[in-house]
Amino acid sequence: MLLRLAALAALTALGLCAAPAPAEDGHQLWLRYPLLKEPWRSEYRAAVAQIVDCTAGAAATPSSTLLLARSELMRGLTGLLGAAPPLASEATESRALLLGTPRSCALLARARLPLRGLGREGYAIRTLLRRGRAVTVIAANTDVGVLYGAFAFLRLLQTHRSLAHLEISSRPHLELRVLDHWDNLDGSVERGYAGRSIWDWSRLPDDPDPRYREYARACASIGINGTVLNNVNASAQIMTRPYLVKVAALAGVLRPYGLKVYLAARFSAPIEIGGLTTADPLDPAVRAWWASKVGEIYRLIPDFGGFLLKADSEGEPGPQDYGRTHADGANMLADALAPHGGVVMWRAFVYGRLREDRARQAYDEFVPLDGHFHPNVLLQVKNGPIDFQPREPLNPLFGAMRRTPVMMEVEITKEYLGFATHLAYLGPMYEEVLRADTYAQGRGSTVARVIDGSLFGYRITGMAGVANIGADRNWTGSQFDQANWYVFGRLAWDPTLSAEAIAEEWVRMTFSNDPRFVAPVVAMMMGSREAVVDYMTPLGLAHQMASGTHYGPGPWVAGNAEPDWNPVYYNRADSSGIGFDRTASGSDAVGEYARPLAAQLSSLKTVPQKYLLWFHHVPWGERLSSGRTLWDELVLHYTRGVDAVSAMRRTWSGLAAYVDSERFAEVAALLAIQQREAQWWRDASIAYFQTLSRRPLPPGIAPPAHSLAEYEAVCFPFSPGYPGTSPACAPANPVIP
Ligand code: BDP
Repeated sequence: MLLRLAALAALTALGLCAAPAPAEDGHQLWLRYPLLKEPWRSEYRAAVAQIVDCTAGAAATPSSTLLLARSELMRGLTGLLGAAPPLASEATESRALLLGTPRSCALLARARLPLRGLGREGYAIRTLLRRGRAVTVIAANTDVGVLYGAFAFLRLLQTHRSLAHLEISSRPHLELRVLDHWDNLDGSVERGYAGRSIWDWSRLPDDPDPRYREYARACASIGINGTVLNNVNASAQIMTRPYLVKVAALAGVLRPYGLKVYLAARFSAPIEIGGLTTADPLDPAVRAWWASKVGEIYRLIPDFGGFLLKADSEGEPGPQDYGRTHADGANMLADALAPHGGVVMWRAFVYGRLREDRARQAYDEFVPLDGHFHPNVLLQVKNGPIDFQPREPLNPLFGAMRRTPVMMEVEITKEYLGFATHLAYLGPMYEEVLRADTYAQGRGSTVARVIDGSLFGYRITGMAGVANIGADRNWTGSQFDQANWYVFGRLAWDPTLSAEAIAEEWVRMTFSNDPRFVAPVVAMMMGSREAVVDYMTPLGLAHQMASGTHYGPGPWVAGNAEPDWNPVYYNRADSSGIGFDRTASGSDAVGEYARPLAAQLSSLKTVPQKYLLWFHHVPWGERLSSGRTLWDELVLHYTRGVDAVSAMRRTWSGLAAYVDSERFAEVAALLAIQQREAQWWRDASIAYFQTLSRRPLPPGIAPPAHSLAEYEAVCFPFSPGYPGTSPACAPANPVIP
């Protein structure tokens, strides 16, 4: 027995045998820094023999940001290597590591590194030869660049990359890389599936939660540099003095991590908290109120980022209430912010007063205003023309606004993709839209090139993600949803990165570098979003969720007063076929895209199958390129989605040896929920559409487990992330799921 134990210990020490991993709850995210196995540990120990504190003799005392960079490096190396390398004031050892800016580090100032191309936030990681000794340098023009560089360096070790001959230069492609928290002041989170808001307003300003620092650190590790603290459906209260003092305290905690604070503003705040009788953007008293409010904010928070606005949208107040335009509203706020260097992120998510097609509305309202916005306004445009669906084609506003900086908004929280309980890695979804070609300036005019400013020479650039973060121990409601926070940050830094490479990085840092784990998990992640598309809204369908809560299927729902709150409005299914005709013979939304793209999407022959029913109303019996009828293809897609979830479960069940038992069990439990709900989605959708298509299921395909009436009776009036009771929900005794 003793011999066996000794042998096991020896094997474990050699890294040849997986020891049971200690329980983890996911709180450490991708910044766990576990002790590396051999041969990596020895290799990296040799590569980083010493850390040089080169601040002596430099122009400035180290800032808190620089101190954070150094302590992160120490923390990371201590964890990964078992002990931190010694700190010295001179590079006495070969393989010393130096970090700083030419201002903070006299040695770096003398080294004359080519830092000019790195801008304000970029970094360089280089192996240099100094007096015959190899020295690794993490250098930047600014302290926050050094912090980003420190995280990037640690990532190399975390993912088992070689440290020999480093020649890395990296700078963000986008300026504003922002998380939008839809957090309400009462602690609830709109469309949040990870518990309550992390902002504990009642304890601020005096007692900031230590989590704020952890949050900021995680954001900095992936280059996120801004955070909108409150819901776009904003309460004016956030602009009152007591809250601004709290916001200032929070900003103070986040600042050293390079994270700027922004607020969602309520357009009618001058009435609600300012005592005015109007919020008309052209009214001098209103303008004066905003100017003074902004002045107050900047006295408290000198580096305040600016405002995010949801106006004239879903019942929120806006300039149209006074017969003014979006440009009038945005410019008024922009003028108040401009003297202080702040920006306005004005959302283009507008609909209502429905004309023919909701997918056309934002374009119709904003394109005539192109060129009318002041220089510090960005238009914040959702990735697709409707609303964060599992799949949408690109929003036609990308490519259409040539004189107004357009930033992209994506949802990280999975409101329409199964909440936190379904495993869906969103990297492929973000990548799909970033790489989509608008053809605005000919082939290659990708969305990435629109938002990075290179296509139209935008003055400011950015990308926003609706956060999936809450007070849950694991931050995001599930282990795998952390990957969506991660991939958002990485793609906002560099939209040309591949979703797959980012998934691999994340898996290695979050779970294990073992190839027997990495390969199957990355493959599982890469297919996971497509699985959701398949079991919820295949072939270009959209918005088939139950009303209000968006929990579960509701393709039959038709009773909401607003036509475009009804799934039937989107599926347009009847006995002749299914799909929304957006070609010239229908709403002609397709005409909002540039010519070659419009032509491709218009024709049944060339439209990509994934967008088929988004653009076309197709007869049930239509033969598709697969040779199958549309009906058969639809049913097979729903079924394929459920099968993909079964395959994910199988994959995961074989990986227990590589993960600690706590995280393993949690993922397994959530996959079981996902499987049940995927089946519910598939069965309910097929049951409904079959009443219209009146066609048999393809051979060998199992029928839905229940009748349509039973699916229609399923009712969940309360659901996470949804305030109140779902309007479409009648009391019932559901049997499913
Ligand atoms: C919708 C959400 C709603 C948000 C809205 C928005 O259901 O809760 O307020 O987006 O983006 O998808 O403003």
